[in-house]
Amino acid sequence: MAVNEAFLDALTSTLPRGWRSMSNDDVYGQQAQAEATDQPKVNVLLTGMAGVGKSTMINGVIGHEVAPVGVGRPVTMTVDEYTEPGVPIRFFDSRGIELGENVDGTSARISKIIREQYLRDDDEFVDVALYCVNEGSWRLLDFEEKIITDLAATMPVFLVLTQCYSDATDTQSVAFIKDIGARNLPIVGGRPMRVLAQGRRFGPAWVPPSGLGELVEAIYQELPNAKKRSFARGQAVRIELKITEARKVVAWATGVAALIGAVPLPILDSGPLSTLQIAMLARIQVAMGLNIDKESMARAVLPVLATMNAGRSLSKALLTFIPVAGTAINGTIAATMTGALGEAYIQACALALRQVNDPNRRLSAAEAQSLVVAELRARLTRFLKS
Ligand SMILES: Nc1nc2c(ncn2[C@@H]2O[C@H](COP(=O)(O)OP(=O)(O)O)[C@@H](O)[C@H]2O)c(=O)[nH]1
Ligand SMILES: [Mg+2]
Repeated sequence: MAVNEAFLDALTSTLPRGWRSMSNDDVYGQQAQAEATDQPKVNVLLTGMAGVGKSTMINGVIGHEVAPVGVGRPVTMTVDEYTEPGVPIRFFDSRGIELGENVDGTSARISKIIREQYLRDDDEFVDVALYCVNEGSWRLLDFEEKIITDLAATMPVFLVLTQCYSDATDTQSVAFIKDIGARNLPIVGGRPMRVLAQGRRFGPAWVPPSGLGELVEAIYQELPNAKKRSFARGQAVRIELKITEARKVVAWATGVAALIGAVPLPILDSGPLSTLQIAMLARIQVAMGLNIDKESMARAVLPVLATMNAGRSLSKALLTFIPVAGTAINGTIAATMTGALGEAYIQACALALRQVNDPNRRLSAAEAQSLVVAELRARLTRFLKS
């Protein structure tokens, strides 16, 4: 019996060209590559006076140092671009806003520099701007208000209070935020967001970082759907956003798997269902912002997939709790199995990412990769035995 036409059509429309004659690891490698390069970049502008903490915030969002911190006072209006290989977020840092400067046209000037120097493509624009103010200055100057209003005419603007060392109930902070609220600024959410991008020690007391996750979440919500996945993958603060995006990939794959007709089990040993699952794993890897090379997958995981889809273990693993007629796999089983595989991979990636971000562990990329592969293999083996 042939595999359902609808299933094959849906599969072919997203797979690399020529997938039928490719090895499994090549499908994995090419799908991951295509997924990573096809995603649009997210453009984030940070502006505000020198020393407020723009560079510290960029580094906090990315999860390592890309922007130099605490460089000297700038004298001319410049915009620096910060990017990191494999991270689909571009940060534009407009240094050079000076106290007392004539700010008429400042926002237009920043936008013009970014457009002419970095975003030459007509379709490209700045997705969000973060106007940063050091909370401890306890004031938002009139010229800053003017820049915020000008920027808000062309892009969503967040007002970010940086270096927030006190908690949100601090009376000075409450009064400051109330004062800002009374100005009815055209900012996202109508109120500023308080952030401490990096923790700090005050004598014996340690003030941990705070607010960056909320800011990242709010930026994500503000982005068009096409850019949400790029942002989720590029940021290192909220693993939950990566999981949300990766689960959309699993939903796609289970939807395709469900189209499969009734197929005798042995046909699926290394057939199109495996290919779909491999493509799904490749896309999940990208959504999670990890780099798992095809050789490691080919060595440790892909062979397990064949077993998983093959008759014997399938009947043990699934047929026991999904009633099915005879020895054929149907759409429901294919979808269930694909969904379980996808979720196992997401959890394996999330486990590794938490250890990458954990200051006490700081797993390297190579260690993260080994952990993901080992964890996925262990989860699949457990699944097959269940
Ligand atoms: N601990 C801590 N220090 C910060 C933070 N943000 C800024 N700073 C301090 O302020 C200085 C200037 O920060 P930087 O990010 O370079 O500001 P920028 O000029 O706006 O890019 C840094 O050297 C830090 O000492 C923060 O979130 N936590
Ligand atoms: Mg800086």
